Amino acid sequence: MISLQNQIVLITGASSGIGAACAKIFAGAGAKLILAARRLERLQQLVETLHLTSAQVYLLQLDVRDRNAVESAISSLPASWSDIDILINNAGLSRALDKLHEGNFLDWEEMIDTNIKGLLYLTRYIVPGMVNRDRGHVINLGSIAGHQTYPGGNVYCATKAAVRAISEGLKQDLLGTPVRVTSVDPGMVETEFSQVRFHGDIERAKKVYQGVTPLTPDDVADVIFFCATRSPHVNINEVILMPVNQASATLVHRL
Ligand code: NDP
Ligand code: 8X3
Repeated sequence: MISLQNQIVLITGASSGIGAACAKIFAGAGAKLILAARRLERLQQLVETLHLTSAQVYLLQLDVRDRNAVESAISSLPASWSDIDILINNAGLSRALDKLHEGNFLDWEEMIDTNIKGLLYLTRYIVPGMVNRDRGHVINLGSIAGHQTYPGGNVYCATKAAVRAISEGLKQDLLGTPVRVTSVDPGMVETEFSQVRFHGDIERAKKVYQGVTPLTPDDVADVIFFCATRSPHVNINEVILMPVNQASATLVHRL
């Protein structure tokens, strides 16, 4: 296991769920965190909860869909924060479960712009520095939705299939460098994900997890942390994890 002490870890979507859990576990290991999300106040609350000092954390209010904003945020990091060691491309969302032929264009664009294009922008602006410094690790949040399409999942599943292809492609393109690439692909994790999917319909969101013990954000952060702390010659390419009572995107045993 390698030490993360003072390593610089940038986490997108750190204001909630899996991203916030990553912030907690990486902070506990002594990493320096750059936390990015649109909701700055949520990032500030997290910093307070984790008792982080300004030497340990740097906040970025950032919409990953905005390419100019991503470029400017990365290029204007102070020198002591600019050498990013680990990029966790976690920001992402699903919108609705509409049939494709009845789908909403804005929902599609939001998913594609966030889950695919946002992830690409961060990767494009950060990975060249990793290559120049001969060190680095990109960890992308995929999903079982990238492996299996389910009814109504159409465009969300397509974005996660794209993440899977991008992770594979990046790994190939970085061959010959020490920069590592991992895709962590969870099944059902209880976060704000379903509330966002159903545009704030909390009752409908709760039903997703009814009668089943879902993964927690900490379960996923544990796996991400494991991938990040292997010996430098080890690359964990892909991890699929799901609750014991889930066998596929559509097969869930509910009590
Ligand atoms: P949450 O809704 O709890 O968190 C999503 C995070 O993404 C929030 O911090 C949100 O921050 C951020 N985000 C969304 N849009 C943007 C944007 N345009 N710019 C910057 N940040 C953005 O969901 P999860 O923690 O569950 O989701 C994290 C990742 O895990 C996603 O990629 C999701 O697809 C993936 N995943 C989730 C699973 C689940 O069952 N929950 C299963 C498999 C994968 P803010 O709104 O403040 O910008
Ligand atoms: C989130 C898991 O099954 O809702 O990516 O698509 S699922």
